[in-house]
Amino acid sequence: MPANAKTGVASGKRKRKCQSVVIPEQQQIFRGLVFFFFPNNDVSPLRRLRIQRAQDYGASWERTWGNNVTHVIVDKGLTFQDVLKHLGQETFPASIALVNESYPSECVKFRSVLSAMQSRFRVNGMAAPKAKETSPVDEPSSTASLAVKPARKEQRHQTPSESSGSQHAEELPEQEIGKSAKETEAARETGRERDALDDMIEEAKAVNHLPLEPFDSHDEDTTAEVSENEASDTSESRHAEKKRRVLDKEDKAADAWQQKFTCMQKHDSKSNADNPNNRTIAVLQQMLDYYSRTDDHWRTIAYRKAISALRRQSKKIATRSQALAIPGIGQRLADKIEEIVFTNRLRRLENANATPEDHILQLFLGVYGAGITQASRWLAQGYKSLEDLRAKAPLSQQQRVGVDHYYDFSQRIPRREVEAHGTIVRTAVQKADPEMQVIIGGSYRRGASDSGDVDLVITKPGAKIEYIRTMMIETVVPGLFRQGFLQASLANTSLRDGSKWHGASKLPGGRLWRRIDLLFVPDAEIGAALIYFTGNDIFNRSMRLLASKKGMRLNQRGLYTDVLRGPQRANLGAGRLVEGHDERRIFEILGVPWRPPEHRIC
Ligand code: DCT
Ligand code: MG
Repeated sequence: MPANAKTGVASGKRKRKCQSVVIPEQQQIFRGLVFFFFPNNDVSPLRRLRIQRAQDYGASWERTWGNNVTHVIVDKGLTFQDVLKHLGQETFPASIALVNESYPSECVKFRSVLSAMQSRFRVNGMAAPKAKETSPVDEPSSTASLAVKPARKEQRHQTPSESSGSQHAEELPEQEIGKSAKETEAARETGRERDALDDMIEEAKAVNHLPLEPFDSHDEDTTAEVSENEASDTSESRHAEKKRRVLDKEDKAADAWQQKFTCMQKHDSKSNADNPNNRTIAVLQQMLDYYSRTDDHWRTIAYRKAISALRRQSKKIATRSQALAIPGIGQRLADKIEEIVFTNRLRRLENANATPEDHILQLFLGVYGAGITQASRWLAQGYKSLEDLRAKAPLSQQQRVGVDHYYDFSQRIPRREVEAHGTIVRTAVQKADPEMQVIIGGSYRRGASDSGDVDLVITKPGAKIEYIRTMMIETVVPGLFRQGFLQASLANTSLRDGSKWHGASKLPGGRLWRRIDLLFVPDAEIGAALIYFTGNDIFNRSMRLLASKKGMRLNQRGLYTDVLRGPQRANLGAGRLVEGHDERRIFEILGVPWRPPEHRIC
């Protein structure tokens, strides 16, 4: 609860008023929504509190039943039949969300208008919704594909793989991608069951601005990913103090467990491409990128929410009032949506990028390894261009590479080129040891037609990490430097366990330097590593949330059980490894159907 609570006014003994709190407008997730409670009075102290909180968060409380109601919130003791009887209706209007009393507080918890279709919000006596039964308010967030990285790392054009796989016959991903295309079709035709992971994905999106939880700081990925130099700069560490909050949230989310219910959830590229609001989303996305680069926390959330809500619409949203009718879109954003549709642009975007400082800040934010702190520092020190940085600023080796190859690193890498980098590394790796394997992960494995970098997983059946690391660091990497493929080594000093190598590579005869990451994975951990390194980050977070709900723990090394947790989910014991090797088995143990990589675009 925010600290700035207004003093509640007690009015008489019988009916004390609940304290009203002032919630900043940006956080008023229910703005524009009209709630009808059932029973629709505030006689019960608990309901009174619920109504007050909903109003604090922007909802209006409608006293009489009418068309303007967007949500009906039903007390847990009452049934769907009670509601119909009271309203004198045979059926309940499809355009109104009908939810139980836990809905508003869960939305507040996740700072997002959650899908009313989640089974945990279902009113007693109400049948599970059928596949394809969707309405503007309860349509699942199937098509939402938010940018997973704050800056630079925009996801684009994710399409199922076109490659034949002949070149990489040994690669798991190629085979899976071919198979999964069929699976997608099958799912589309049959309308696959929405599963617990879908619910987790939705909740992970709601807290998407917060860092992926590093389960064990000593062995985990997110902290190890950045150099000391940049550690203070990343969005991960910027939000470190908020980590506690998200852990708490995830715990609560995990408690509020959900049953299965039927609906169609797609997380693939096609579903994203068909959206009639794509143009609006693209413009809003630019605003979102701008605000996340400048660390504007609340605006970032508001834009994410609006984009996510727009993606769920099957019709084009053109006017302010159409936009306002959508949960998750407040008045200001509704105005912007109208402006985008009518002018095909957003003045605010131009303004946001207008000041010279903004331009410079954005330029500096594009330097590999520089976050908002470093970029702002350069700005404050008076540097105005890359040329200034190059000539005058004291730069670390990594920053210098970032400045010198600024243009290169900002270019997307076509799928074919990602494959070519993979092939060169694979050839070198297998020259050193023919049994070693190279799997292309990241957005490539999710089927993207272009990628921000080349993510390679290096492993070998039966091998331990020490063997793989030694082979790579002592033999393969130096060899790849000698042959002129690797150009620079970046940010590898902080890798305490030495399981990752970051650098830059260039194809023979090529011009552009590309960012390349090598992840060294022992055979025992390959399944968990593939899940992690395939992403996307929302998907990873969802899987972890799911594991945590089941009393387990998932990280890039494996799925663990018997995890002891203290307050704030501190790990008291590492737990027992149940599966690390088999990617599919991890899904099985978590009790969710297999999701091929290109269905992990969340
Ligand atoms: N990852 C994650 N959480 C993060 C960052 C990354 O779980 N905060 C995982 C998921 C993807 C994988 O690591 C590789 O990361 P990137 O290369 O940064 O992302 P990508 O999905 O491959 O996208 P891009 O095309 O931009 O490289
Ligand atoms: Mg990548």
